[in-house]
Amino acid sequence: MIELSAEQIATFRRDGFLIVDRLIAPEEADRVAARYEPMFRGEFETGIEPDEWNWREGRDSTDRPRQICNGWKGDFTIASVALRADVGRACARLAGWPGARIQVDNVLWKPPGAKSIGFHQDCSYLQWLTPQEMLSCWIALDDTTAEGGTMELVRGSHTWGAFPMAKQFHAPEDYREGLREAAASIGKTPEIVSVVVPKGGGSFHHGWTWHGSGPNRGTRPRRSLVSHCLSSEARFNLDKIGQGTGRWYGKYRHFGSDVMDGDYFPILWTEDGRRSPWIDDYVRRGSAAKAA
Ligand SMILES: O=C(O)CCC(=O)C(=O)O
Repeated sequence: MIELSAEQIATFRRDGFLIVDRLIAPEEADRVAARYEPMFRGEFETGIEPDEWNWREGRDSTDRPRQICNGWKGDFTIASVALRADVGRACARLAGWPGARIQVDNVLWKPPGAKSIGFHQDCSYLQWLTPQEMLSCWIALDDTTAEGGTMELVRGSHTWGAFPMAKQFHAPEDYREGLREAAASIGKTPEIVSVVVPKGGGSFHHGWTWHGSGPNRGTRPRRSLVSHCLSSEARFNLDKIGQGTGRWYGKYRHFGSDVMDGDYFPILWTEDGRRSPWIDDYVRRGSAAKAA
């Protein structure tokens, strides 16, 4: 169970992120990591394709960072971690929300030699949501190092204001360029902190915190699983439905309504005891089917 102290919450609010040595057990990190190869080969055990699948074996160059979005729809093991109640509870507590739902998970894999992910602010992709807020839990599935291309976060940058989306998200030549330009435009010097943790550890980051990651110059893969959470009360902003990542996720709206459907954006935890009722059964049935 992820339990955060008052001191950790205060650190998060000051820095815009919080690094934690243990979020899940290392054995659980191994179980999740073992799903990456089959998933990127297109083997989805639920029979359903995730929403985005940005790197495919045999199609894309091996030096590209690999990403699947909403892997929980394709894989029960991914679902068992990405949709955890304690992940939602921790995100809600850090954000000061009454509860949390997931907008998207990210299944991220940077093998040795893979390139970078450009610095960005998650919320700059979320014009299609009200409130335009996000808080994310990033879980390392391998021990991380700075040279291995772990995630980098900029201390205090959640207070810098809103900047446009990254010019290039995957594999830019200069992954810190957008950060440098943004910081210079408001007279700041970025203090970059690398998330160096054992597998199973990770970090939480605020949706306006600048972050990105360098190339993997190490010898180990760098795999991570991210749950990007919204307030349980979040709604669609119908005037901006196709903007940012709304291009992919706006399709889950119901016509004439701004309500976010818990079948597509599951509620992980609320302080009044709500959780999308199907999640635990979905995860249990998946594990039982595999064991049979
Ligand atoms: O893992 C990374 O390199 C970046 C992940 C990211 O952009 C995120 O978790 O919001």
